[in-house]
Amino acid sequence: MTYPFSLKRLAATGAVALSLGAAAISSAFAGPTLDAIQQRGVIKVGVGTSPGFFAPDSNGKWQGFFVDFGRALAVTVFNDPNKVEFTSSSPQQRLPALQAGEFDILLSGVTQTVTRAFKLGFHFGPVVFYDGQGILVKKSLGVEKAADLDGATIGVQSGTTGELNIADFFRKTGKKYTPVVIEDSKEFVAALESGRVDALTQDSSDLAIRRSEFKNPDDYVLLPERLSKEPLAPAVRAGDDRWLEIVNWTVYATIQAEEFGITQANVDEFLKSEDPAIKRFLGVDTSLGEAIGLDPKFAYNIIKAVGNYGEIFDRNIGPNTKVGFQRGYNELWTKGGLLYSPPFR
Ligand SMILES: N[C@@H](CCC(=O)N[C@@H](CS)C(=O)NCC(=O)O)C(=O)O
Repeated sequence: MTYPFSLKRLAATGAVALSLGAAAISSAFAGPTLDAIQQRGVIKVGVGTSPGFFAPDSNGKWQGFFVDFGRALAVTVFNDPNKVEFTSSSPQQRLPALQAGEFDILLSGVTQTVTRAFKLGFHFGPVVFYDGQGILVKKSLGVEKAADLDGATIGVQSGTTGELNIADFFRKTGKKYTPVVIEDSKEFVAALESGRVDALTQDSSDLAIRRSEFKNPDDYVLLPERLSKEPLAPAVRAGDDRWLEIVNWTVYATIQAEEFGITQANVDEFLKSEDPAIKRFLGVDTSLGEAIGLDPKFAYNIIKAVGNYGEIFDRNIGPNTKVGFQRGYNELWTKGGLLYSPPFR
């Protein structure tokens, strides 16, 4: 039986990478996207504009839940959370821009769908946020459920799954609505405040954030129904397995760390652990890194610089932030949620 490359060669390239010591990733394992990133010295990430998920702070430094996964990627590639450049792009423009090579990855609340995979040519990393589509209405409308919106004018963002799902919903229920299709997110949000539309529909997390930004949030209600499943995942161009795997295992590192109870604050303590699984994960045992062509300490570096999944969640969108989300489905599988890391071995 022949293998693409022999185990002996794998071990040899790993050893070379270690002896050079400089690059976080052995070039023998690079793909076109990683090559371009390493030449450029920075990862280009497409994001959105919802504070808590992605927004520049008062110093212009990007902050947010999705932003932190971009920083984690920069740690995997460069061992530097700042070697990443964030640019906001509308839902309509972001996938074509990714395809055209303007971004290396989208971390912008993109839903994984079969059309985007097969027809549009994108691959998705692990789901980082399980969401569902919601409807935000003015309280004064007196509406309690989506079905009450018969005849309503509803704002939708162009190019989103939400645009399609709301059409399905009204078709299914046999009721009528008038869609107002808006590309720009500021204009989209303003349409509800100004009364141009009766309701907005989008990922419910996005609507909850938008609501919290309104002058009078209490004048608006997020209806209880979720019209769809919106698994939000990192999107990359199809055809570059190596880059996809780097994205996959960067996200998994944050989840696995939380499963182990490893945090930014205690990760150095864990370096002393005698547990073989933790030794492998943190790169104390270097064999794993050598085998996969990543810095054996990439997971350690990520947790040290950015923290585990729970820390990323809590810091940006958790109960003690303005956004105030509960973990819900975005909780570890061991606590009733859907987050699960494949084994680091
Ligand atoms: N998940 C939907 C919607 C994507 C989407 O519009 N996401 C929000 C953030 S969760 C967004 O980007 N809003 C526009 C913006 O922030 O500029 C899709 O993939 O089509």
